[in-house]
Amino acid sequence: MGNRAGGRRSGPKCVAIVGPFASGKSTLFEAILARTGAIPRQNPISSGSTVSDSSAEAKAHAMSIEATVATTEFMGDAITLIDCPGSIEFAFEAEPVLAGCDVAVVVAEADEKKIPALQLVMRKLDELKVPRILFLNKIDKNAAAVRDTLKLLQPTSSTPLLLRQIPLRNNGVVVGSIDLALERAYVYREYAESEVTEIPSDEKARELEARFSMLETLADHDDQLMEQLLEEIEPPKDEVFDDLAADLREGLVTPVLIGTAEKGNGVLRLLKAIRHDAPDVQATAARLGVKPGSGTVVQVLKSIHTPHGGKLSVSRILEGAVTDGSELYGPGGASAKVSGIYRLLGKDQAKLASAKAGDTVALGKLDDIRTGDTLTPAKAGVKRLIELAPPQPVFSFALRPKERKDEVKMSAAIHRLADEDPSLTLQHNQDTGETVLSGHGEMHLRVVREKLEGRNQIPIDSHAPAIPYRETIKKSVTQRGRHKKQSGGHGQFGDVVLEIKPVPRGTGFQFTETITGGVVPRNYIPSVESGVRDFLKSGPLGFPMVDVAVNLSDGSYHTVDSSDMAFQMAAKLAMKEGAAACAPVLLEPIMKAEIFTPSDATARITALVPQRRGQILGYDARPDWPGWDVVEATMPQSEIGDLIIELRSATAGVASYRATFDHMAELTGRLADDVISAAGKAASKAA
Ligand SMILES: Nc1nc2c(ncn2[C@@H]2O[C@H](COP(=O)(O)OP(=O)(O)OP(=O)(O)O)[C@@H](O)[C@H]2O)c(=O)[nH]1
Ligand SMILES: [Mg+2]
Repeated sequence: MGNRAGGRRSGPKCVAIVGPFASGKSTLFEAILARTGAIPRQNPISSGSTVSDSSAEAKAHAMSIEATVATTEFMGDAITLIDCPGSIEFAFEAEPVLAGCDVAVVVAEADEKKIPALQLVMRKLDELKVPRILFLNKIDKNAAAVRDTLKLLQPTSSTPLLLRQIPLRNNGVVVGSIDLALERAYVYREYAESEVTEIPSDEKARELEARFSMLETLADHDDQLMEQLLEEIEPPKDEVFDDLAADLREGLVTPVLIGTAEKGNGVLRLLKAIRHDAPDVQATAARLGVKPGSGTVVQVLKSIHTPHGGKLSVSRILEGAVTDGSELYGPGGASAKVSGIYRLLGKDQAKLASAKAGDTVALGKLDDIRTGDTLTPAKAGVKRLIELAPPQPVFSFALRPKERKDEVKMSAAIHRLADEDPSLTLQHNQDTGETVLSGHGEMHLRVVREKLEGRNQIPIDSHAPAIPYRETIKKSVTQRGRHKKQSGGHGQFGDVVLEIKPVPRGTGFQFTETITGGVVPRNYIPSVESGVRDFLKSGPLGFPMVDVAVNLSDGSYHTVDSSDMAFQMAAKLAMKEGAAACAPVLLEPIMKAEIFTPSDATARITALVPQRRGQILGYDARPDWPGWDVVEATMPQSEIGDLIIELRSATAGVASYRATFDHMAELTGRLADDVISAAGKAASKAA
């Protein structure tokens, strides 16, 4: 003991505050800033006048929608806090932040409904190998024994939840905490440092029991401590502290601290744990694969387009130093000159001349650098330390500015928003001619729209993206098409016989000819084919036609009046009359989806699928996801568009899905009539 990676480490720290929605992350963030003197007092979140995400959009929805960065100082060291949103729709915001931070503080509460959301957070930390401290918040409301709460939360964690403090109660009300490592009691005071007292005698037995259980967990990774426990020797406090620090850094345990962020209680113990026990920047750089002595390495955690000061790249200096004006290179040869280095406190910036390893600062005007990029001063060999891969979008809308003059402005604004939020995708759909924005939920996109209309002053029209319907035929017909015009001198003449027939689904279009005796001269056959193809762009129902075979079997020509144009016209005429007589039918795209849900909602999800004309293919336990299922289903694309809203509301916000195009299927009856008449109206409006 004592000789492990141990020892307590100071130096600048970068801390991500994460956790389920509304668990009190922003409240804790404010409480820490107030306690460390970065802000004069702790403002309640509901006041809206906080350092944490207080954008108009966040206020309107009473939730954080983006990560907020603030650097404060604690016991002479800089500590940067990054308050991340809890909603799954904004979860991707945390990913680049987590990659570059030393430790995550997971703010949780004793609420069964938020267990799956907590599980998602914990899995992400496991994936990125980020050490974590769990802050059990709202302890003022927690009537249950903390031990029972830990039993509830433990399944979300791959490492043991190691209780470091227990609540101190008076008549059932939590009035403070007992620190199990220090063996001291703290009586909470509102918005102030707790008062240290002796452990009350009637709490001593409870304290000893909890302390023993903490030591037992530590002994799992410390043989000497194990022996001491077996021989009932009291381990030295310093060695216990060393173990606590080493176990956190090595990711062997998840220490649990308790508190009431709203009243600033439990904040100081948390800060001390961060200062002493969290890994330092060297350890974090090593975790990310940075070789010691490799020169300056910078990781970009977040990009902000400020209204006046241009772009800011919130960055962690993992190794070396950055000075204002220096040139940095990103992956793929992107380069940029640092124009301004700032320490952030929410929206406030303080200018610095340089930043050193461990610091988290905003670098100005790195216009070609993106969130998640790794930067170095050497042009060659910049390697990304992390690959950001946003999950597949689950919600989309098509948008355009209400006024044409705003088109350029809108595209620039969306470009900035997508630069700030890499989980947003923008696509121009060739097929439907729409600009489609996709993201991670209805709220995610609603906020984008609000940002466009609010801060960018661009009124937007948005609607569900058009579904790429097709049509085909069910019967065969042989149809003649004759195009003949005699107007003045030169006439026009083309005459064809087309055999039109359906072919199996997915075949597309086939054109053949069985012309004998040159009744249609060779050089006009391609004209016939192009006439047919032109017609197929919009069949009798008004949609592109697929799975149709056309054979040119007969026809006639005129030596003077026949032309390329005339044969195209004749082919179109034949198709127009023929296709309508072939029993045309609408085809709709069907998607195959995997829906991921906590198991207790599986029944609700499987009931929901047929209501959306879907078909369950099967469901099973989600591999490697204890407590989750995956439901496989097919569903029409038109029904899957807003499926996520129902999925989320059935699962306290955590279900998700992944879908790919599967096949086209016939759509008949009223639904088909509605689609056809809507398309007809749209077409006549456009004409
Ligand atoms: N009782 C009690 N309520 C708290 C405590 N901390 C926060 N809250 C309340 O919990 C609610 C959510 O607080 P926030 O700090 O906005 O939570 P958040 O985790 O930042 O929420 P998102 O960022 O939207 O996920 C607010 O109404 C807070 O007043 C606490 O210690 N005790
Ligand atoms: Mg928040």
